[in-house]
Amino acid sequence: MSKPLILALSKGRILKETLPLLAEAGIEPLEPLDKSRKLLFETTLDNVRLVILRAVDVPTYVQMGAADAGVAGKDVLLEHGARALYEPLDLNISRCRLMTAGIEGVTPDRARRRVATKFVNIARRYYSGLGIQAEVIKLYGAMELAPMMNLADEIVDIVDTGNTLRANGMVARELIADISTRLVVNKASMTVQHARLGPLIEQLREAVTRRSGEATGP
Ligand code: PRT
Ligand code: MG
Repeated sequence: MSKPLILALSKGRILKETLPLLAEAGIEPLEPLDKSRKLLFETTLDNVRLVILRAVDVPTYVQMGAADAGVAGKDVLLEHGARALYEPLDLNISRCRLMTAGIEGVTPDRARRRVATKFVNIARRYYSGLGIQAEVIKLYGAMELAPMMNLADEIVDIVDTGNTLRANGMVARELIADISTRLVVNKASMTVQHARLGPLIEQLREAVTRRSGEATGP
């Protein structure tokens, strides 16, 4: 039997939007994902398996070759570095923006800032590119609390509707990057598994294109 093809999926909101796309490419888990504590699933395609991971771990699995391909947010890929990965397809799901934000009505210091974020690498790169001296403080959640608690002057976080910021007396300041979910592929797998990855990428590409057609309407 040939080597299984392993796809690493980000759990949470991205997973919910990824599964219908995979189904359009003929890949469905053989059992419901939420009915067990299992993390590795056989699928309707022979020898294609899904592994469900914390989003931040997806680039690591794919880069190391433990998974052949994966699905992850561009924010996670930028933060990880994701060198040695191909990124053949924008799945155009879980769209959002990576932004700086601060307390409404407060003007940030031009030269230096304390910045709370879980995206420490992105933040360091961003502020150093602007010549702003940033003390970057790593947090694991509830970034929008940090300025209010005087832990930071600014945060770097994901913004969608802006409701979370508004509810905490904050406003978005600068756009760092537009974010969407990407398909990533291990470089060696792209060659070794091309017979299965090639058609899969094309089917996913067609599914994404069909949807963008539906979204704009006839
Ligand atoms: O929760 P856990 O730490 O396990 O993982 P996670 O938070 O990374 O998972 P999850 O399921 O939240 O999915 C995160 C991924 O979805 C991100 O990596 C993005 O690529 C994408 N995404 C899209 C979002 C959002 N939209 C989003 N709105 N991720 C997070 N949010 C959060 C944001 O952090 C903030 O708290 O929603 C809030 C902002 O939303 P608005 O609408 O109030 O502006
Ligand atoms: Mg979350």
